[in-house]
Amino acid sequence: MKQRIFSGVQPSGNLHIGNYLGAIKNWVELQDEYESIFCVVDLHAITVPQDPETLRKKTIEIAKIYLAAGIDPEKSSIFIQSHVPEHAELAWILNTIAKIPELEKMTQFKDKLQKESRESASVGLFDYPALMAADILLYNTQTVPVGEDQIQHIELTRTLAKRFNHRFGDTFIIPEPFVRKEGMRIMGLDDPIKKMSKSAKSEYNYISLIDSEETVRRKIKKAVTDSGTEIVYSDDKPALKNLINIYSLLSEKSSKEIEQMYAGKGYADFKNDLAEVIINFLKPFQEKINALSDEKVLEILKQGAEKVRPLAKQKLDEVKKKIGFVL
Ligand code: AQP
Repeated sequence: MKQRIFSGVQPSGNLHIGNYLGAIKNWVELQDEYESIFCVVDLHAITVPQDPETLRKKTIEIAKIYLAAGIDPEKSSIFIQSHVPEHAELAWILNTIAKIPELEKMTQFKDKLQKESRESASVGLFDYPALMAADILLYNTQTVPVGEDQIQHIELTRTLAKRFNHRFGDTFIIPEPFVRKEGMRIMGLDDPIKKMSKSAKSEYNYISLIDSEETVRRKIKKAVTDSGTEIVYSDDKPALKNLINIYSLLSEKSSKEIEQMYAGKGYADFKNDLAEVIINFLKPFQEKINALSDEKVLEILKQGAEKVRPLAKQKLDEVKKKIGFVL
């Protein structure tokens, strides 16, 4: 029996190379080894305000990105979170066992509060980790491949699963995070101390997977660098380290090789080449995205939901019975 993995991405903006390198690239590699379920988490996306038309467009676009990256719907289930209502139902039940201080501690919530005021933040944003726990626990997921920023949420998922099992008897499998060291945290191009983020205020924070060649060149040219002129991979130079990481992950060259290639050269040469490496990666990717029709993708997503829904229903019924609901 193959172990099961579950993961997802929010259709909350333009997917960036951090989402690809930290998450989607790993999913593609894992789908042969694991029974894989990948979701477009639209219920998560609405925890911050979304324009309805853009949300619809981005939901389909994210699914196209999954497919263009190499997720194979014959091997993996791909679906939209809101097409399986059991996610929201289980999240509500988990809300009743999660504790307010546990959610208040979440770094992502605290980071997002810095982007908008506490007064305007939604209860849904606060509750995001309970919904994420429901996503994972509904499918008896053993492994959750994510970027480093999500580890704290998976720890909370484990805590909630253990608490539920303790109160009501064995119900949930306790999932493990799966984080690859490479790509686990791609930093913002305009601020290498914070992770690259699709909801960043400035588009100069990220390279989107649908950026044009001209946009990539402009963004890389503007990316912040550290003092000095040498191309060295060092913790003292976080901006350069991040750019070298991106170069390395997209070109399969090690950071040492990259240092050697640019010995005696300056930032301009390095940045010009980095832009070309990114463009060479994005071009075939974007061609595949453009070749997929919305109708075809929606059909794949609906089939995916049909395939996973019985699993979700079975688990939710088990939970309902355990807590005393009349079925
Ligand atoms: N900068 C990053 N480096 C590596 N991995 C990353 N991930 C996100 N940012 C980076 C991983 O991408 C997956 C999907 O993320 P998400 O869309 O569910 O939400 P997020 O983690 O909150 O990503 P963003 O880009 O920062 O989105 P917004 O700004 O909308 O919140 C996850 O596995 C994540 O670890």
